Amino acid sequence: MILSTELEHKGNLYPSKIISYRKDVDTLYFTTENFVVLQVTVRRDSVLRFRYSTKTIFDKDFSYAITKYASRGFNHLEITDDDEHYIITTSKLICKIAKEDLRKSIYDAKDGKLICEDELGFHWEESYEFGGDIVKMSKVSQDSEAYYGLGDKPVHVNLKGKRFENWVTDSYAYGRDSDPIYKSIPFYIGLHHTKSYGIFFDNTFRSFFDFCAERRNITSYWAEGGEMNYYFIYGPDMADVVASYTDLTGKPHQLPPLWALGYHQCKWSYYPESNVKAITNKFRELKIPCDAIYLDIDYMEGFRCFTWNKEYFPDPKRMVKELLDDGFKTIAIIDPGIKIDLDYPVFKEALDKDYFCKRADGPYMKGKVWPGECYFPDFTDPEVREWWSGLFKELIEDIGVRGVWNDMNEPAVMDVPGKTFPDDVRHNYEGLRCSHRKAHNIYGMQMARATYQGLKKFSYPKRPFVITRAAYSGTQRYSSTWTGDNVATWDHLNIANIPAQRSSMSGYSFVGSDIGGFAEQPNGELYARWIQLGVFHPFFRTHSSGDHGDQEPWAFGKNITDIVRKFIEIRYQLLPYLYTSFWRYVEEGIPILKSLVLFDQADPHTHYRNDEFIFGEKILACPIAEPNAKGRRMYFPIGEWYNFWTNELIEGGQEFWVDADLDSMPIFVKAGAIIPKYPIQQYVGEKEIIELGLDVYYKNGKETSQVYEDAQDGYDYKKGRFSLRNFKLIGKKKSVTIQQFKSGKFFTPYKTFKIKLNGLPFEIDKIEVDHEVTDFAKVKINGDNTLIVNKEFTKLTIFGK
Ligand code: MIG
Repeated sequence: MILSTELEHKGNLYPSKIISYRKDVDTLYFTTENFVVLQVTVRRDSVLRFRYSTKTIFDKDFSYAITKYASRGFNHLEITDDDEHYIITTSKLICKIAKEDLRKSIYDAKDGKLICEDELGFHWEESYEFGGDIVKMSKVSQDSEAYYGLGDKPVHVNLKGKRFENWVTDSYAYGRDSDPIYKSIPFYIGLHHTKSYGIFFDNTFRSFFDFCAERRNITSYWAEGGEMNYYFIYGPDMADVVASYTDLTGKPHQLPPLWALGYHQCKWSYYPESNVKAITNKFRELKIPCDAIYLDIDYMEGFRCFTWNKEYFPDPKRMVKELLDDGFKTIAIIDPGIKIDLDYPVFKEALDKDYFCKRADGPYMKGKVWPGECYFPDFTDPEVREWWSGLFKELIEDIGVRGVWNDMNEPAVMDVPGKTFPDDVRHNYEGLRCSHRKAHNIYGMQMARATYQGLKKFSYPKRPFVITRAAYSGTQRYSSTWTGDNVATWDHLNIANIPAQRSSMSGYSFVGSDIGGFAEQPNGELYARWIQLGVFHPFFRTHSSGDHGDQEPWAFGKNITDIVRKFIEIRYQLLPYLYTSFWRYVEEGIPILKSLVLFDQADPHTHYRNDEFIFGEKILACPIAEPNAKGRRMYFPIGEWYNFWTNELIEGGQEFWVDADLDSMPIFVKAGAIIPKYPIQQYVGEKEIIELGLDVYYKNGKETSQVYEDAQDGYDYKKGRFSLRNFKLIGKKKSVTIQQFKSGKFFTPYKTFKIKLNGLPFEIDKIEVDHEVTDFAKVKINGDNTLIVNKEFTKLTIFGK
């Protein structure tokens, strides 16, 4: 089998000429003389699916990645042909298929420009060892084409010049360029001539992507089995490519509870109960906001899932309640390995019901993990998932645990080559029985899905919260994620920035890293800088392995504690802003973190930018990731940006030095933005929100901003009980007007906005609210340009002198 090279053409087979063609509503079939069939499905005007068979018939069509909620339908579809091609035309794309050899080229229907073309196109090699084919695709890389995406690869944002493997792997202390690591997200984005498209190779076998590494002008991808089955997604805006991919593979099925966007404290492990309480009490004593506390594997009895060590935790229900009374949601870890122990009911039941994975010839898949020798549930069996989801009843409904953390679900096995199951392990795969070669990459995803189903059921009417380490495309529907076992080094702080951005542009926005590093111990400076970055990651959690000392906000002395508190407070103030971005992600698939290239692909300076990124829609952040720094140089995207700390206005499209001592960090706000803010709370819901802060950043021009709010948990928002405020800012030389358009049936508890005007180029002369001049006393204008205004206004104008 050819794995190391794609150039070795010896065993390759190619389609020959097309001899027949047929159309079935939105799907076309092209058959070649040598029995290859290409199936093209027009899913949307901008989304085409290509699927190949080398034996005239197709296997049952099934995908764990594609959601049933994906949009379908097109405005236009026309099939024509000329001497050399069949031509499929939609309102967005023209796809030509060569009659001679099935090679395809795809053009923008508007301007006729080439977007993506096959080089060898589809080819394959027969696999004698396993049967079936090693399926391959190669494409011509266009002039100065750049590549992005692929999930969690810890490498430069732009993937060009490199080769990658997708095989979900437990990667303790991985490093820069380690590949593969925990996730398999076979989706990439190409960008050339300011046009962007995406390719999602929906094949769960071990797969490879080569971006001009082996041959300078060729991009190729291949898998060790299964079908050549991929989706071509056109933009031309990268943000639309990502939104379309996310539409296809799914958005989170509901918003997270707002508390899940707060700060989380974790360690391997906090036990016994007195230690957990000491930690949570310290947060409150030092007034460092925190919403979640984690129990790692030591809370269990001998690492048996769904049990408690009664010596450490004599009364978990009471403890969980006491923690909750103090604002802490308890999150517990659950691993896939089930200890072989006939006195352990979970094991006994799964054994009796035949729910464990087996080897090819019948023995159980036996592997060592934390509990010792274990068997592993086959999460690819819907009945097993149903059973697994039921196991959460006690933990969630009775004891009151609010989130579950799925770890080791690659699946990880200790002390064996490959660190996972052998290839011959059999899986149900929704009745399409297969070996681990095909199921490996989705095993963790299906565990997260089963866990999610349990939490969804037993947390009701509250929203579920799940975290997973392993993932395949589509896992974002069920769970948040973190980037695995990193290390407390400065380089890892840099690395942490990248998989978060990459994950976000790969449809998976609810992501964060182990702040401070999992392995080894950071010094205070590194920890503080990492917290600063974490403020701008949707999942915001400190985690560390226990053997290297303490890693709580107060573990590094008072100076660091103060800095960490200050930044966690900023996060809590920005909660309504982040929640609004999350809502956009859940509704429209817009990624929460935007690499600069995704923010402005037309500006070539952004194509190789790694460090700076946009958080939500309006905030530009850039971590400081080296020791002893007093600031750094960074690139500002085109446009105007206010320094968050000083309000200094910067004209983008260039690099600048930014001062940032340890108690600061480069944070900028887009001119024209309106940033909603909550007061600092020690945990979400601690205070009733009696006033919504709106930080307005003046711009000479127009800008729109949104604020989404709801009950912060539960499902009422799905029935229209949300509050969406659309703000339009119109700035002129001597005035600034804010219009408000409100929708939704949720009544926010506050009555007023506290508007803070930043960057006003004039002194205020008068203020009009809904066309009536208001006296200053009424709007309580303060010395610092803040005014209190009734939240119902539709038009507010501030006139200059
Ligand atoms: O073999 O549960 O990535 O976050 O603390 C180590 C113990 C198992 C790996 C996870 C890490 C977790 C740890 N786990």
